[in-house]
Amino acid sequence: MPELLATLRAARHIVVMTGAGASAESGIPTFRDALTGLWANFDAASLATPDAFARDPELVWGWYEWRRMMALRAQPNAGHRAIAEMAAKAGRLTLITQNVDDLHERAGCASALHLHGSLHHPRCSACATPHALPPDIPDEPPGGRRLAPPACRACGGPVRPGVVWFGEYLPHAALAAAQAAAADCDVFFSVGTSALVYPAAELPHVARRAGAVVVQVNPGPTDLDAAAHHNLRGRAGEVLPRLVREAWSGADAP
Ligand code: BV8
Ligand code: ZN
Repeated sequence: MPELLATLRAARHIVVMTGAGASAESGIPTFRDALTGLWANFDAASLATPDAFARDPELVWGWYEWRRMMALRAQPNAGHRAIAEMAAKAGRLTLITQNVDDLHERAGCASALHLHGSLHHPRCSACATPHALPPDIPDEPPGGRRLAPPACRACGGPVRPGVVWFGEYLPHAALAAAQAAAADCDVFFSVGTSALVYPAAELPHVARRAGAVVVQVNPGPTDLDAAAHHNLRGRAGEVLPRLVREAWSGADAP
């Protein structure tokens, strides 16, 4: 641990990649948690596909609206804030997230590479025109309800969530920037992700091959355990604030 603290203090470029576990302490269920309501009989990956939307747009749109409302109601947690603080203390920090909420931004991270898109930027499924959704939170969250997707203003086509589904390409610029950052960093954090979904799951291995120290923060084991130099078992909202405090407390002192 003292060795990791020294590595952090000396790091030229830190990369932090987060997954659903980083938002768990904000009350947002992780991707592989059991779903509730209408969706209890589905696994999330079966709803997050172009085929599912084509087959049953109301089921899929209702699920994403439920998740968007949950994200709007949620607040950033101590883990999000610790990452923002680390960004302020470190020489350079690149934040990569698989999450489709905006809790990193709301915790003060100016820029995050959103590999899997965003709940907050839907677009037309036919012509890709962006579609503005009301930012206000309704009194009645659309929990457990099917909802018809809105019609595109430009062509009338069904609007789809602005996320990346299984079988779809990741946004090219964000993925290229994430790969370049992984290949260039001294320390790579994998926080709150089961490290199962590619190509994001490849990034810690890219970093390791390039000589970076790989640190995993997760309460449980994952497929990344064997490749990580440090497995910090615990919740992001507990482990990260402690790490930032211990690495940088007094580091600014003369
Ligand atoms: C693509 C957005 C090219 C939507 C998501 C076989 C081998 C290799 C690859 C593949 C393969 N078969 C198919 C593929 C490709 C596929 C893939 O990887 N499949 C896997 C499952 C095998 N990938 C793709 O399709 C990607 N695109 O490859 O493009 C291409 C194109 C065309 C044809 C061929 C190739 C696109 C993938 C994007 C999928 N979209 N999300 C939405 O959110 O609805 S993925 C989904 O998983 C999540 O949203 C998240 O983004 C991602 C990862 O999940 P995690 O974040 O890790 O969440 P999870 O619940 O799993 O884990 C939570 C973790 O947190 C746990 O470990 C838990 O212990 C921990 N935790 C809990 N509490 C805490 C905590 N940790 C810290 N603190 C806590 N408090
Ligand atoms: Zn359209």
